[in-house]
Amino acid sequence: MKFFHLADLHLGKRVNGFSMIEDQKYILDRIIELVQTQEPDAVLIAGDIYDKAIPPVEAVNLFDDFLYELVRRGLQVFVISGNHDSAERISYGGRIMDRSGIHISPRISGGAADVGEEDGKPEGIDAEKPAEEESAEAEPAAERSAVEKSAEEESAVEESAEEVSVIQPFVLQDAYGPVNIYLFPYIHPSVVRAAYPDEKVNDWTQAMDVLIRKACIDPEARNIAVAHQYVTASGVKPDECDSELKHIGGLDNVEVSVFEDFDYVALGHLHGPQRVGRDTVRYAGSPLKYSFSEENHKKGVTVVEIREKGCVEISRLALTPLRDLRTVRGTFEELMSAGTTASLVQEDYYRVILTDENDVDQALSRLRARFYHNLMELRYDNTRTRSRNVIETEEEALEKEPVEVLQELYLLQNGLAMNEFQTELAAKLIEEIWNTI
Ligand SMILES: [Mn+2]
Repeated sequence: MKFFHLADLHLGKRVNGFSMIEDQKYILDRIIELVQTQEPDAVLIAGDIYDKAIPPVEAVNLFDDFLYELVRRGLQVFVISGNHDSAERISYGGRIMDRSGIHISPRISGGAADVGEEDGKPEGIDAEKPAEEESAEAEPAAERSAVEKSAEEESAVEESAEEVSVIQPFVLQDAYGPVNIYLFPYIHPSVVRAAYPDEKVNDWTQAMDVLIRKACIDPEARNIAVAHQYVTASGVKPDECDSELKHIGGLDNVEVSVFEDFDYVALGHLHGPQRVGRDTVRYAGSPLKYSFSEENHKKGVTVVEIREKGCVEISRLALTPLRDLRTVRGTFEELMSAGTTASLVQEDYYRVILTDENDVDQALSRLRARFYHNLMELRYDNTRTRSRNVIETEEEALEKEPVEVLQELYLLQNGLAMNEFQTELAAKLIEEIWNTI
């Protein structure tokens, strides 16, 4: 069985004020072309479908078109919500779409982050539902199929988004038998804690571990997980970039070992394609470059072929964007003539670094008018900017971890750095505050 693994589409995203919608439409069209030539059976989309919880209309339309193009070619599509998405909005209509081959991660019931006061329910009201939990567990996983659903389930279509306390697999069949696909929505430990008050959930690894254990995975079967978390192997820091949400001092990492019963783990969250610990646990990466720190990324589609148990083959298909993202550096004079001489593409998105010792009058508009129409960022690198303690722009501060900003403030006010204990305490408090939002 052949899968396309995608993640972090961030539809509707703006980069340095530039709308990416045209670039996103272009890249999704390229993916559809790859679907036509490569003929995968299914597509796994590992979260961050949209850039915001309430995405703009054109982003919703774009995703709608993309799903339609996949489904009309007979593909099964598996979608989970990421940290940028609203789990409820993503799972809207999920049970109805199930029949068309679009399978969406459910909400974990009892979650404080998902239920909240908006619903008028106190925290964790759905947590104690042993009856429901038992009946869900009593149902043999392998008998639930993406295509064959029981009559009871068919009639159980309600108005609200699906909410479960146990993740059930979707089952696809091929010559080797069933492949179980587990869709984990992006989870915060508070959600799992509320769903399972009796379980020990002190960190993100334990939260994911509880969800996986509750799913009672058969290690002898072929299993695929789709998840959107900050997964690390033995605490090693993965490749990160500026368009991802910053992590709170690594407190939110999920240790890769919790996924040991899965033959392939399709991850979303980090925007650079990479493996985590083993070849078969992977971030697909975003299909487009969303920051200048991704200039050298090779964006593409991860292709996963699963044959008999234990036989998984992975390859990458490159994606060429409508406009690339690149940095050019030199004096104003050099760059004004570079467009005509160098191998630069006029429509690309540029970051220009000027090395002139003096500010050039109206450099931005003159560069844009001359060649760099999509100039996103202009900065100087000269004696002045290198020596002066330049006050940070809001944008630069936003790129830092909150605890880093606090560390800098502390240093400025007290003339000495925060010690390890203080830093750890601050990181924990920030994490707690974020939990309650
Ligand atoms: Mn993302």
